[in-house]
Amino acid sequence: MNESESTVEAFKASILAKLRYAVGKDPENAFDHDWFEALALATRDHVVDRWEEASAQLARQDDKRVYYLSLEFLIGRLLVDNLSNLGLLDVARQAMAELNVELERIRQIEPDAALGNGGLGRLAACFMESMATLRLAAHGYGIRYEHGLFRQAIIDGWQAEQTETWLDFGNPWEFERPEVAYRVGFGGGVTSHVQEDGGISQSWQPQETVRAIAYDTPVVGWRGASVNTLRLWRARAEENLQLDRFNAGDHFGAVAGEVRAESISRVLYPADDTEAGQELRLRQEYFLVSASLQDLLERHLRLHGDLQNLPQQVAIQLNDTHPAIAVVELMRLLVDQHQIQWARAWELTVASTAYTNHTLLPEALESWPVALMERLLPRHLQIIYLINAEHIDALRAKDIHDFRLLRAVSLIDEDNGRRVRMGNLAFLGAHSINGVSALHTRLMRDTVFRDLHRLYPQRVNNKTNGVTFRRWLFQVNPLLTHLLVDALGPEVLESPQTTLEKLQPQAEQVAFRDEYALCRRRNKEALAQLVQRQSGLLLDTEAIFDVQIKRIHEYKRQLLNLLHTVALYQAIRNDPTTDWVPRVKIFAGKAAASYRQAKLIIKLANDISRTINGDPTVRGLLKVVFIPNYNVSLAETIIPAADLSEQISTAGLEASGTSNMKFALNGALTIGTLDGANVEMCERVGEENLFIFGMTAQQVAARQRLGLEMGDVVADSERLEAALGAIRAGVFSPDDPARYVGLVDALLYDDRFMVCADFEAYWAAQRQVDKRWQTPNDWWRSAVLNTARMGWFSSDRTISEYARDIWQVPVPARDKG
Ligand code: 26V
Repeated sequence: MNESESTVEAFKASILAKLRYAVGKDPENAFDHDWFEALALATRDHVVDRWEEASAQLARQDDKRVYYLSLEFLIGRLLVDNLSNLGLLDVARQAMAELNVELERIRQIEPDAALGNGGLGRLAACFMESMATLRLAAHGYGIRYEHGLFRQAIIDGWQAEQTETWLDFGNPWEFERPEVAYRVGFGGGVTSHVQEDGGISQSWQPQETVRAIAYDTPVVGWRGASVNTLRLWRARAEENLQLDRFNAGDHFGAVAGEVRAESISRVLYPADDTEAGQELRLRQEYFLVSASLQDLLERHLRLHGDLQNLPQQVAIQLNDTHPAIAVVELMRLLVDQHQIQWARAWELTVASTAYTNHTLLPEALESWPVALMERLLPRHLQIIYLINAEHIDALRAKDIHDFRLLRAVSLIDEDNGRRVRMGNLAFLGAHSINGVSALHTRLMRDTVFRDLHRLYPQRVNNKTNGVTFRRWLFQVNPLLTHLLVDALGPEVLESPQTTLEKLQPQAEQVAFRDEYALCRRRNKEALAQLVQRQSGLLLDTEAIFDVQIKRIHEYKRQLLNLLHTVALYQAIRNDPTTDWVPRVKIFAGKAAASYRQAKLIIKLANDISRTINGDPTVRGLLKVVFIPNYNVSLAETIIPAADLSEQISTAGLEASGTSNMKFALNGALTIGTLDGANVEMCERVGEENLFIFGMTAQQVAARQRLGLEMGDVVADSERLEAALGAIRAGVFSPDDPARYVGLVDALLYDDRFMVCADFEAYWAAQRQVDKRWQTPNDWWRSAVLNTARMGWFSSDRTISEYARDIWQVPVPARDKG
């Protein structure tokens, strides 16, 4: 038996042992789920071995620790991720095959860990993987939501939200750590004490305390380079059952406290449009922050014994303002619990903390009513007032008295019923504030943080997002990966960031382009099969697969794409004999449960899809599909099958985008605006290899100043007028002809997102797409060049920049081989 045969034998034996002793089944009566569990547990043993080595090594090296605090980690599945990063994927596939079980089927059993909404949460997951790959001493902290992002059903064309239950069959990747538990307080009051030295100290007596219990998930770096920990907190009541009430017959009242406490980790991002929902959200944020800071301070004190060197040993990264209360909690812990004097505590806090901003949209900037903060976190509100007073005093001391400026940079918004501005709090409490693309960072300096940036010009910096190539190239596109290894050697697996560019000459080789196109063809067939299984619809894999998958948001402009779809439909019907380029329009995405307009856009997509797919005049030329329940796993099938990637947000509004990078890496050509990271992709990939259209951020701002009425624009475009007219008249909604009147009128009279204003440019760009498709040599040359030139967008590069510029931690040299 050679080495690989014996590895397969050993793995097989391990799977069988797990099946028997952990799952309690034998192969004859094992269900797919039993096989999944056995395989996951066998895999996990290898993970744990590396985890132990890695933890011991980190302890020896005594490196500065990085703490990534995030309310969201959008992980997806872990089986193939772990197997692939451990180099055991082929072994596992072979072992399962010899047990007569197909890995491809079993891997689908795993539910997605959907502990995030979209880009921000997925970025956190990519960062965790890159930090393990780069062997940084990094810890992720989040919440172990019992229910992640809702499952989307499409019922009669409308989105319906269903509870997601990822933990129903248990979670083989997590380790409960009941011994790692902290108390988190809420409510109550604050009392002052005179100390021996005459100073006054404050102490908070919470009215209610909840326990945070740790659940650890190992995060495996490439080739097991390192294994870090993602620690998720679960909320438990101090007392699960009030026995006296239960015995007195009050069976519900006896568990009320338990229900209240445990609702904190019940569900991701509860609707924040009700007061109760708002309060629960703030409780979640504080719960995460308090447990995590207590945990990291305890580790720091255990390792270093002294808090004075905190910034030398600890870097805390805040993923958006969601965990921004950390600034205040750290101050409270240092001052109230560890008796560090205020000014020193502030130095330590600012030097340890950094903040990433992920959106400029005013409606998405967090602020909390002062009254709510006072009721839930009275000591924290005091500290916020103190920070604010010192901040404003410092400005006055610098002879800054401009009333407008002082109001703008204050932590308290006095105009909207007194609210705490979490963005300003995060800015003041952090030494680094970063944007997520060059354009977004420039706009941060010019808009939301204009005034604070002028006061602290060193703080704002850019870290353009990236994605992990292990998941978003190697795992999702094994065919292309195989081709890349053939062309570039195994080095491409170790350092894709620098190796991929060596692919450029191949873009000129017909034979290579053909093989590259063949990979795409196979991936399109896989997607077509999935769509056929789900909806019965047959997709023509010769057609352009034109894909827009992301959260449904007005600023992301799915409506612009739908208008193009309708205009194209009408053009084909008017002139069916022209040699139209066949297209399949693919949409997927979830709308926030309370976002009415976004949900109507989903209905419109489904209405348009039904009408067009049922019209024999356009058969073979145009199809439209809305794939339900978009999630990480669905993205993994769709992205490698895409020919055209739609990145068409209103310029200035998409902070970065990250699916844009995943598509381009897999060789889809981008049709997009000069927004977010598209700008940098354009610079690196070459403008001739994507389709850029529409107004720039500057032009959008100027156009918005002219007003949002689009009568002229529509009158100038027959195509647009006809498309809007058909939708408005009920052509796609004969069952309810008035369904879209409001939606169309909003575009005509109040077009905040410049859908009408960009329509003609978008149409023209789409015709350029058709032209390129009709010249396959040109199309596939561009596609290959996209893959070859996307190396820079690796999250390894992004994380290396965070490490160097923000965290000041060295990135250990990679030992290759
Ligand atoms: C949240 C909300 C909530 C209220 C309604 C409007 C609205 C609009 C946007 C958001 C998103 C908040 C943060 C977020 O997810 N940002 C995304 O972060 C990604 C990673 O940096 C980035 O690629 C996306 O462009 C950015 O939208």
